[in-house]
Amino acid sequence: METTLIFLKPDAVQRGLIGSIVGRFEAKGLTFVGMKLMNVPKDLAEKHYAEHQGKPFYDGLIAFVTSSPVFVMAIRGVNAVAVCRTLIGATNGQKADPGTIRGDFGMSGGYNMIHGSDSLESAERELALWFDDGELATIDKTLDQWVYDPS
Ligand code: IDP
Repeated sequence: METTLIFLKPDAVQRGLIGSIVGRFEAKGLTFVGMKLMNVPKDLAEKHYAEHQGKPFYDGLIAFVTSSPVFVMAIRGVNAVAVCRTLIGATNGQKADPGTIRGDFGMSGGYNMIHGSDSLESAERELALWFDDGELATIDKTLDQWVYDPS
């Protein structure tokens, strides 16, 4: 089992897409262990996107994610990091495959609605940034026996 950090960016929240997007992760069989709507302090945005500092889009990206609330989730499942990235799709909505979240709902490379950790290491780092110790739920999901086969 892996846990990954997902957040819906201000464009998705403002466009009323929380339910549509969250429903995709839920229907896939993934488990939510953390969820919250929050305004993003600038220092959190800067820590989260530290690897992009200095790139041409960096200042705009920080301004964008701090401009209006985001909807943050910790999502658990087998191979959850890669599975969620597949559901999310390519960075630019104009190029993302149909059937992916970005491919179905977006038209932009910057306002691309959703973030998902890109590796297990990133997920661990980002979960520690966005959620406090003890904030994630412990859940025994009996339905998992119908999501994963026993092998
Ligand atoms: P990812 O979110 O698909 O993993 P990254 O390359 O890690 O993409 O970039 C982080 C975020 O920075 C993107 O989701 C997008 O919001 C923004 N971004 C990346 N490249 C561009 C760009 O060329 N123009 C504007 N914004 C960009």
